[in-house]
Amino acid sequence: MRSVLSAAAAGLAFWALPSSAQEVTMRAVSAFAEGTQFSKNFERFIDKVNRDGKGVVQINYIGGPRAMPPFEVGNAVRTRVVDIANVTGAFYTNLMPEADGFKLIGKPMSEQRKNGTWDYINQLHNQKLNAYYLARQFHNVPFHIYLNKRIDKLDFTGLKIRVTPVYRDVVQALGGAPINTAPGEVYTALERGVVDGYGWPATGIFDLGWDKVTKFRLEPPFYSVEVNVLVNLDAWKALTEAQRLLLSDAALWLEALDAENVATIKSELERQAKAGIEPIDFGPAESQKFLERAYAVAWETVIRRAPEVGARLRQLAGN
Ligand code: 173
Repeated sequence: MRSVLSAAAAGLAFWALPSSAQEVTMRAVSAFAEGTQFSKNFERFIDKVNRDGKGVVQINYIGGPRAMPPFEVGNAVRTRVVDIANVTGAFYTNLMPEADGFKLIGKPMSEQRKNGTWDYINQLHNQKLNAYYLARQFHNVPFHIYLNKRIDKLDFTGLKIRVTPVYRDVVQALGGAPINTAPGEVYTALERGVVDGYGWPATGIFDLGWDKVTKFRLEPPFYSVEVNVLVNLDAWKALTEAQRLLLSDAALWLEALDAENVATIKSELERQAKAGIEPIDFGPAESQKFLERAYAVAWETVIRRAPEVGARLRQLAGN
């Protein structure tokens, strides 16, 4: 009896320990392939947390799309199949239609954290995705449409273009036929001629060998890449102050890595030129029209699907 009691007492003592004395391990996935452009900085973030967070927080990186299909990552965070994920809003618009609007917000995160944008988007994630919006990356990387057929005006009539929600409206506005696929299917779709082009950021086309199946890059660049680090909200709430602080500090460090993107874009565009990928550019007036159209049709969709939130996002975006 005594031993049972003392065991129970020992158990109590263990649970009564300040939780700061415990190290927590979080399971992480990325919606982008391991080691590629849009996973790389998240992987550096994990390394940093595992270095700085010994005895406090550790992250167990399960991996990229080999571990989990990219369009399921948002739901996996919501249901705590994983604790933390690197994923773009474009991949969870099924759960949060307004996530399609984040690409239209191009201000640096330092500013978004000051002017209430981060806070508002965090609340949206709390409510709709049961997630904490720990960080956003790549605000200063734009998207392009890449093509394998030359066009002589800004018209995609007769072209099938691989999209995600990011590019759907603009492709349709220009008369193209959008085909939604995960990044992992792009190479084969191009190789087999299932699509005549694809949307993708300015950087990253070399990671999966797409340079070998790409002829043209349409100018101008448009929108802002957003790849978010989300933490399941129950997992976040269960952390101690010290654990949250460690992750929050690492998140700011991760966001500051965006300064590197300027040089990365420059070197990748040079590399595209060397690979024979030719820019198609209809000049400043047409480019301006394209941009106005691209933003107009995207805001229209966001505001139609989420009127109140969309209007607020537009106000915060200031465009
Ligand atoms: O093209 C895509 O798969 C996509 O939507 C995206 C979003 C952010 C970064 C890279 C790709």
